[in-house]
Amino acid sequence: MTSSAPGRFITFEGGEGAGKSTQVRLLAERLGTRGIRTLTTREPGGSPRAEEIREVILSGHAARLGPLAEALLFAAARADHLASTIRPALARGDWVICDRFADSTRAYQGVAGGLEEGVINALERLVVGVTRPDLTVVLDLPAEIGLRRANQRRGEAAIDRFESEPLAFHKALREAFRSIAAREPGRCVLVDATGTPEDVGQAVWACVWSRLLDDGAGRGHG
Ligand code: T5A
Repeated sequence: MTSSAPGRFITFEGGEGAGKSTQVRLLAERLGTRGIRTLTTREPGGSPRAEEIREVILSGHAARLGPLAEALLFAAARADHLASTIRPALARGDWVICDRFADSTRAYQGVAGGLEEGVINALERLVVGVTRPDLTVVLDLPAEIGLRRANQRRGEAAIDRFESEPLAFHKALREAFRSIAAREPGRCVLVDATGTPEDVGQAVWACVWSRLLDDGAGRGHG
């Protein structure tokens, strides 16, 4: 792919321990072998100032302020991340793969956290604007399995703000992500995340290929 070709914006979404970071890495490696320059990033975070906001949120300090203030902090982090990292990369023609984005606010603060949909919509219009993902991969698996994986990965480290929510919260999250995927089939694809990392990676690649790379003659692009 040449640097003048348009960058593509791919996001990964899903509950705790769904395998997003693993799949971001596998997809970036795969795109790299096709010569596609790829930037991997994450939310909350992805720019120096947004990483500072990440600390405030995930430490649990902001939880006392309530769901609206938490959503505003995610939005502030996202605004800086978009301005400093995502939009410049897309403008250079790079592909951007982001571990969580606006759908996480919709699921965590909106559906599971109880913040009104109108507020979430307004924040999304204001902060994301036209920088909508070209493709969102929603990794789907039962909350119990995701939490078990997240626990194993964390080891002795402290549990974070959202992992410590009750199981019902995580079950609601799964349903929220499933319903986002069902509502926006043009942008989202739901991928079964219960298989091995390689199996899931293969399913993700099939989606990326068919949605963003296939030129219709089986040659692909890049
Ligand atoms: N949040 C975020 C909001 O509330 N609102 C928002 O707007 C945004 C953007 C971020 C937190 O912030 C919240 C959501 C989150 O609670 P985080 O630390 O970035 O916190 O946490 P997560 O995004 O949830 O990331 P995790 O690391 O918990 O999960 P991942 O990235 O989904 O999973 P991954 O790849 O790290 O894998 C977890 C473990 O499972 C293994 C891995 O090796 C690892 O040990 N694994 C598998 N095992 C078996 N089979 C597979 N297929 C596996 N894939 C990975």
